[in-house]
Amino acid sequence: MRERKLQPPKGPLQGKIEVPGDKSISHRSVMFGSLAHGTTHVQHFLGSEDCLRTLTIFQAMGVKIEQKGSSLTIFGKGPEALKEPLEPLYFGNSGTTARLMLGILAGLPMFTTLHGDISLTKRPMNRVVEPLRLMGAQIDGRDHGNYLPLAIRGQTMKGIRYELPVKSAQVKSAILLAGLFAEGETTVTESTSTRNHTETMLEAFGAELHINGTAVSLKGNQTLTATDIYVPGDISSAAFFLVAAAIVPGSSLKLLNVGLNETRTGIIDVLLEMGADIQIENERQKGGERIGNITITYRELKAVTIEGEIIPRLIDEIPIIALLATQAEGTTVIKDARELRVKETDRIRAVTETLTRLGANIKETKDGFIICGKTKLVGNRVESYHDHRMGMLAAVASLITTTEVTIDDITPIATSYPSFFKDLEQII
Ligand code: SPQ
Repeated sequence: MRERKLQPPKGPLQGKIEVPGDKSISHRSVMFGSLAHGTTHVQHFLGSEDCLRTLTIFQAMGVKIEQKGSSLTIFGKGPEALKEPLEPLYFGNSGTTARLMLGILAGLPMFTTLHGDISLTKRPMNRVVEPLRLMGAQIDGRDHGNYLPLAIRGQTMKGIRYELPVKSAQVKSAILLAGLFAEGETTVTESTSTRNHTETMLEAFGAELHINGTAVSLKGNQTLTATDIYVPGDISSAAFFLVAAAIVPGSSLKLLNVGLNETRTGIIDVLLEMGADIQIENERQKGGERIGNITITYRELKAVTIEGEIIPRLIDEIPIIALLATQAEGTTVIKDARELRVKETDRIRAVTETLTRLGANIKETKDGFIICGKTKLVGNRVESYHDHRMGMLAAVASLITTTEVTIDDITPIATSYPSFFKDLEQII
């Protein structure tokens, strides 16, 4: 536990920040580089706790990975060279590592046990375990395999046609990864597009994929070939600074080389709809992903309704968007976001409790919030709930509170953004 007291700053926020690499893409770069044949170089890798879990897990399975700052060199020898780990694999706080690794491990000829921290141990795994069992996986664990710790005895898997019952990129990715080394063809269909980094990166590693609307198909027994990966800045990390500039009067910030993949840019659409002043320049493709620089300048905001198809495009930004809504004129309604209840914490409950403690007018609903703005926020002691995004939400809120905010524990922030406070101090 590491408490932190934050004094409200005196003036507007100004400056430039290059946020660290995207967490989703960093995880996948280690996974695919380790499963590929040849040497993969990764640039701008996010060295956060979650991504380092993924890296350590592949090292425990015999993959040689060298790390120098934010560069990785992964010496892949294909899935057949992976060794059975001698000890249980520890996933810490990382849902992405746990769910995607289930898809990979289910088809490898080895026995593995998987465990995680107090938060991950409460997150449902059935969403991945059930389709994997349909493909032939042998997985057991608490509550018949719904919760960690889990044990997997690898099997020869067979392809599947599967319609996702939850809007989840992690479930889609786990099935595609299992399908990649299975017999026959695998097709995953989703009702709304979720982040597509797995598909994009599989193609970069030479896999053959067919994408038809929201259906993704691939043939089994494919070989991945090493490639070079550049990881764009994480828009989910940038979101904290976008909101900071949008709520502190007089601010202007430039965020460099941020990932602008359309499946992730819902926060920009919402900010624009609320009336924020946002400019995007130097937009380009790098390593298969769209990136660019975002400049945001403070302007008065108005309330909006956020629901339906946009939700998966901003699911991780909803906590910080809730803070944004407290500073917009009118009533903001956020719905269709029930998935927030099974993240690192129940984010609907945690956001409501936190913003209420800070003086906001916010009501929890079954799948979102109703937030009335604009409200003056006050200082108080708040929790981070073992959740990095809750810790960063509280820190950004402290930029506009009348008095000091105390966060009970800032250690979870390192799961996605170890240099968060250093970057924040640069612009205050
Ligand atoms: O890895 P983890 O803990 O699940 O991380 C979170 C986050 O806030 O960083 C969710 F709590 O991001 C998920 C995201 O919500 C990362 C992710 C991915 O990389 O595929 C997909 C989303 O989860 P899901 O369940 O909607 O697929």
